[in-house]
Amino acid sequence: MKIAIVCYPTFGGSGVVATELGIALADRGHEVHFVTYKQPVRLGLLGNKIYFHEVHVPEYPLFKYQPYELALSSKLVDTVKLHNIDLLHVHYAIPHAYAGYMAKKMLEEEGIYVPMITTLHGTDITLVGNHPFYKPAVTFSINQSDVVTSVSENLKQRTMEFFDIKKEIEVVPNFIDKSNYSLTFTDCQRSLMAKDDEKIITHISNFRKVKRIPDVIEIFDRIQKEIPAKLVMVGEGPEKENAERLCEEKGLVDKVIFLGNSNEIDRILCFSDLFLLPSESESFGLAALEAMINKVPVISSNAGGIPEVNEHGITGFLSDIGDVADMAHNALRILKDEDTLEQFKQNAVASAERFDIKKVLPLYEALYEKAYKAR
Ligand code: GMT
Repeated sequence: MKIAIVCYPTFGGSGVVATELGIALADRGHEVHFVTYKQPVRLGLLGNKIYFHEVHVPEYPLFKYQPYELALSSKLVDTVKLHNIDLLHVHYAIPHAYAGYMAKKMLEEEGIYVPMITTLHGTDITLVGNHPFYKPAVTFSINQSDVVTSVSENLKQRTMEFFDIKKEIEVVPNFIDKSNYSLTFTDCQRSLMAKDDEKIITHISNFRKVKRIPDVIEIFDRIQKEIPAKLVMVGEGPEKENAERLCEEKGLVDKVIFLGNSNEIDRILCFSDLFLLPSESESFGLAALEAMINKVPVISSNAGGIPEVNEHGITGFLSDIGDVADMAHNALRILKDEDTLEQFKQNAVASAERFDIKKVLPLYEALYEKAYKAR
């Protein structure tokens, strides 16, 4: 099939999932066209069967806000016509499903029917889309999609609660391509980060409020009071400065390393002993899954879809949101004993196999077929 994928090209989970999906679809022989404002960060070299079409929004001084949806829907119309696209797969409802719907309607005027799959990722439903300001547009574009998928059962339930949804929502979980992860690095640079006797705790996110960064630091503070440890913080975002300040106040500057954004998180996870994800809200928790495939147990909150990924007492532990004492206690249960740590590491990687791309990709392909046949 010829598939146009619309996504955010940044470090956010939805963009990562959309990019990895496109790459995997191309490997399976589909032709994939990414349509977005910048080449997605994980896309790397464009290769056989993968194309990127940049949405350019001309700056016009008359407009206070430049109309991205308009530019995107026009670009979609052009791309569909020029490359004979069979279907649109839009990731993140706002504004992609809305722009996709407009493109569909414009194409229909010319006798071209292209089905649209919308994948809901979380914040488009739980934080942004739920705002009364966006709600009618989000409800409309979900209901107008030919197929709607959500990345977890929890997100499906929340979407049904928050919006007046008339469409069936199919749960297609996020996935991981094990073949992309080299689990044995010959150059795993643990010694650059920590001394031999120190445990390495890692957190990866976009440092937004919803990630509860102060909890990450508080949990680590409690851990390092009991055992030698370092904290590696990966990512960029609005809460990063506060986090650095908090580390200074707590006297942790020498023990916390801020690495910024990284395209090679497996090179960081390869030396990590534990991953922290105490989020306020999380539709899935792709970062936890990426940790698990790299043999890193997870200490997390029980928010949203995280319990569908992190198995309590098996791949790590779940605690109530904000219960940093319990999270620190659980972290120490894993870290204090080498045999326990090794068992959790093995469990983490085994459990991550549930989300292997080989199992998940056919689910998307079946939905594409269904939507294409019904057009
Ligand atoms: O979590 C973020 O801050 C980024 C956000 C996004 O929209 O890219 O991630 C959401 O989608 C990911 C991929 O499906 C999920 O793994 C994340 O759990 C979800 N984030 C939230 O629900 C807060």
